[in-house]
Amino acid sequence: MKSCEVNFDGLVGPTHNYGGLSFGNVASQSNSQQHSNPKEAALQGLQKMKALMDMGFVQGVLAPQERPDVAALRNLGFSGTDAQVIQQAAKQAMPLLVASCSASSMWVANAATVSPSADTADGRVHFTAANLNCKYHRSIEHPTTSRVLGAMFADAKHFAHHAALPAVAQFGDEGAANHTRFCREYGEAGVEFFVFGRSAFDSRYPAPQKYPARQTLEASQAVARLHGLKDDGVVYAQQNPAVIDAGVFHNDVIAVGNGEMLFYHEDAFLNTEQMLAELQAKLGKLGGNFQSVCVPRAQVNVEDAVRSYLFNSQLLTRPDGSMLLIVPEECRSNERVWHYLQGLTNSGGLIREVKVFDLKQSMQNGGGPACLRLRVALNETELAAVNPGVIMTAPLYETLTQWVGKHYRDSLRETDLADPQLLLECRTALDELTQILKLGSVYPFQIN
Ligand code: SUG
Repeated sequence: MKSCEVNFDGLVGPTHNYGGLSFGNVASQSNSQQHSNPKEAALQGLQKMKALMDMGFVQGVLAPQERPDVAALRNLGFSGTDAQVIQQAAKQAMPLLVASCSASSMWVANAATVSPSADTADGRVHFTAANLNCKYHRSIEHPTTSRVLGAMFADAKHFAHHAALPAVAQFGDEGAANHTRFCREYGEAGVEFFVFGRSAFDSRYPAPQKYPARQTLEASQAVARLHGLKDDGVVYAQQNPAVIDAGVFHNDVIAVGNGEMLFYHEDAFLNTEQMLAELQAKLGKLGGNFQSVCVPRAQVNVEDAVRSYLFNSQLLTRPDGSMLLIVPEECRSNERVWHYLQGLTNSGGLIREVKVFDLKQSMQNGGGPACLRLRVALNETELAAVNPGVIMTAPLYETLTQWVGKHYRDSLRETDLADPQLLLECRTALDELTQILKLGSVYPFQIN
């Protein structure tokens, strides 16, 4: 049976803003308080989705969340009508209002970890929503994420959903941003590669000194157990703590994998040789031929990698088996990175083409092309069982573009977040969106 990898991209929500909320994420911190353009952000994302669809890839859409999250503010003690909750928070605790307004669910690489049916014990596609508990503004995403994923992948015969891991730092889980899968064909059993930043229970693993390591080994192991993965089909590796301290807050900022290929930076991991040997051996047992491209620090240093998001690219297999890299504009404007990419595509290797996208609105908060997508490998039967409302088509692209044009503002500053009208605008937009994407009721304002 034919299988493919579907990219589900997060649609940017109407409250996209620069809150400076992510300590350890250089872009988020340095663009704090800039004014944002939610309309442009959403359109940039939609254009990437459309372009991939036009190239022949199956593309999906993942809906944004209700913001401000009034229920989260109520949990923190604000009360009264929704408008009063927002106004009280603005007056007494602006950082909490800003956090409750974040459109961060757009970075759906952090929505969940997904294991395709070929890897799992019960032959279903497994999803574990990520608890994202390193950052308050992200930790409030998973309940709605679970409902949205449930509405997209509803058929329990094919899809299994797990709730987020316990919401404590020891099980910090950032979803697919720290997970990659290697395989010969998407429908064949593969090797799932979990990259962690620290261990919560074993002090032998080093930890970064300056910035938090968001993903723990124990969280990755729990996800592998929940998904029913075989030991032979899993490799764990530790991210180099020094690169976390240099701003690499997720592994997908320093490495990307697809098919049998890992594209990574020389400084990305600890014990790299041992890790590569294990990947080679485990994929080899499954009949695969593991390959890797290491980018030497002498050509692209970690700072350039973090600024340009070279590794936060989408590595896609074209019909002839060669690969295409989808990179952000920031790669073209960095001379060393662009020079490296020219050499890479001309070297006769597997990566033959680079396509550049303008995702500046998202990039300024530390979200590149790969952050904006959740990969789900599906066979034909499973693809047919996905809610068809979330699969991108030319008419859906037109509808969503018009929907954004109708509902989104083109400028947002921190002071605008205190406007209760913004909540109403967001709810009106999302109510219409659930009808467009045929999701049913998934938002708190639709349920309560
Ligand atoms: O979690 N930024 C996100 C970026 C997530 C990128 N995802 C991947 N690498 N997969 C984060 O740090 C910034 C929000 C703000 O500052 O307004 C933010 O949440």
